[in-house]
Amino acid sequence: MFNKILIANRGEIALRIIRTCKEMGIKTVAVYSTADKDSLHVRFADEAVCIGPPPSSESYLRIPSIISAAEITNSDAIHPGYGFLSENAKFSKVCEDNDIKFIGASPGMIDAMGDKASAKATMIAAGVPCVPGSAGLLKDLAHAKKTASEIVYPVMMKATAGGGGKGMRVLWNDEELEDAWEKVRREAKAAFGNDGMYMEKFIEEPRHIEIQIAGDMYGNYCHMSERDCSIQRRHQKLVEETPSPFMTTKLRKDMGEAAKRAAAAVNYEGVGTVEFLVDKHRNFFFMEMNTRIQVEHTITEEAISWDLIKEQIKIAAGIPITGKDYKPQVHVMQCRINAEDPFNNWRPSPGKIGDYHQPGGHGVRVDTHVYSGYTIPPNYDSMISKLIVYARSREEVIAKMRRALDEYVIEGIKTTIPFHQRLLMNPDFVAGNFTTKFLEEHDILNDEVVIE
Ligand code: MV4
Repeated sequence: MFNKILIANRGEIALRIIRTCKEMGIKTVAVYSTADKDSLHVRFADEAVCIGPPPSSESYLRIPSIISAAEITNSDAIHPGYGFLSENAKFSKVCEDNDIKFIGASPGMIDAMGDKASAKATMIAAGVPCVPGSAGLLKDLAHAKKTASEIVYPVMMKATAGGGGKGMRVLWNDEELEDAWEKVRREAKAAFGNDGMYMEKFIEEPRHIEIQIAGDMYGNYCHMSERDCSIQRRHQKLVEETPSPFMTTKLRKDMGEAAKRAAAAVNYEGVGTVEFLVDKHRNFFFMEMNTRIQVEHTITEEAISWDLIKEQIKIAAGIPITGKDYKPQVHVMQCRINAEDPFNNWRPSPGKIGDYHQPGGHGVRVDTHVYSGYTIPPNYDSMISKLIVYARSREEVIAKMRRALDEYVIEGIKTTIPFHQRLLMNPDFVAGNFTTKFLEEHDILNDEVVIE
C-alpha cells in the first residue's frame, strides 16, 4: 500500500480524498494556490505545499510544480480528483516517468477515450451499443451529406476531440449541414486543435444515465449500477440520483453488462464511468467513458455502501476487486450547491460566507470544504457543496431533501439552494418524469409552487 499520497486538487474533493487516506493509514500532502491558503484541505492534510498564484494555469494545472511537490515530500502516489489534471495524458505520463503512481488512467487509456470517434469504434467492436452514424471521421462535405441521408435527419455533427457538450451541432436538413460544415470544423480546430468530425443520428429527448464500473490489474470487472444525471443546465449537472426512476431490472442488467464489456475492451484499470444516452423506448447508446472519479460518485457510495476513493487507491496499489456487481440498496439523490445566483442568469457569486449551518440528521451527507467565515475565491469552479440524501424510497428521499435544503443556511453569497427547493416541488420531477431537456422545458424559477 502507498505510504503517502499527494492530492493534486482543491475544494471538497481534496478533503474527500484526505478523509479516506486517513482512514487507510496513508499520509497526505495537499497542494494549494495562494488563493486557497485558508482552505480545509490545507488544514487537514499532514503536509501542504504552495504551488503558485490563484490562476489554475499557474497552480493546479502546472505539472512541474506538482511533480516537484511530490518529489520534495517523498509522495509515492498522486490522486488527481476530478477536473484539473485528472484526464490529462501528459500528466499521467510524467507521473509514470517519475515513478509516482497516478491514481487514474494510463496515458494510452486517456488518449484512447479522449478521441471520441476512435473510442466509439472500439465500443462498436466490443459489442457496446452506439448511436447509428458515420464509421469513423467524415472525409468531406459530400461524405457528410451521404451519411446524413443514410442515417436520416435530424443528425448530430460532433468533434472527435470534443466531449461534455463541446463541439457539437444538431442539423435538420442538407441546407443546415452545408451552412454548418466549415463553421463547425473551424470552431473545433480553434477549441481543440483538431477538426476531425463524426456524425450520428440525433436522439431526441434522451435521458443521461451512466454506469459506474471498476476494473483491476487482473482482468476482473464489475459494475455498480446507474446514476441518472438528466437534470442538467448547459451541460452542468445539478441533480443526480440512483436508482434512475426510468430504470428496470432488465435495463440495468443490459446496461451493466454493456458497461463491463466497454471496460474489458480497453483493459480498464481503476474506477470509471460509462455514459449512455437512453431514448424513450429504453434503447441505450454509448456516449463517452470517463476515466476519473466523478463529482457524483457519492450517490453510488451511499447506494451500495462502498467508499469509491478507497477502491481507487486499492486498485492502484494492485489489490484485486471481487468482480461482483452491485445494485442500489437505497434511493439516493444529490443536489449540487453552487455559489451562483440562479435568479441572475446563474452568475457566479464568490465572496465571504457569513452565517453557515449545514443540515444533518438521518440519511443526510454533506461533502464540502466551506465553513462560516470562509471566502470563496473567484478563480475556480463555483460548486461549493454536495448535499446527498438517502432513504428507502424516492418519495422519502424527496421529503428528506426538501427538509435538508430548508435547514441549509449559507449567508453572504447567493447559492443554487432556492433552485433545488423549487425543482423538488415540480410535479414532473417528483413523478420521475424528466429527460435532459427538462430544464429547457420547465421554468422552474418562475413557476408557481404546485405541490404542497
Ligand atoms: C447526443 C445527443 C443526442 N443525440 N448525441 C451532450 C454531451 C455529450 N456527452 C453528448 N451530448 C449529447 N449527445 C446524439 N446522437 C444529445 C446530447 C445532449 C446531452 C446529453 C446528455 C446530457 C445532457 C445533454 C444536453 C444536450 C445534448
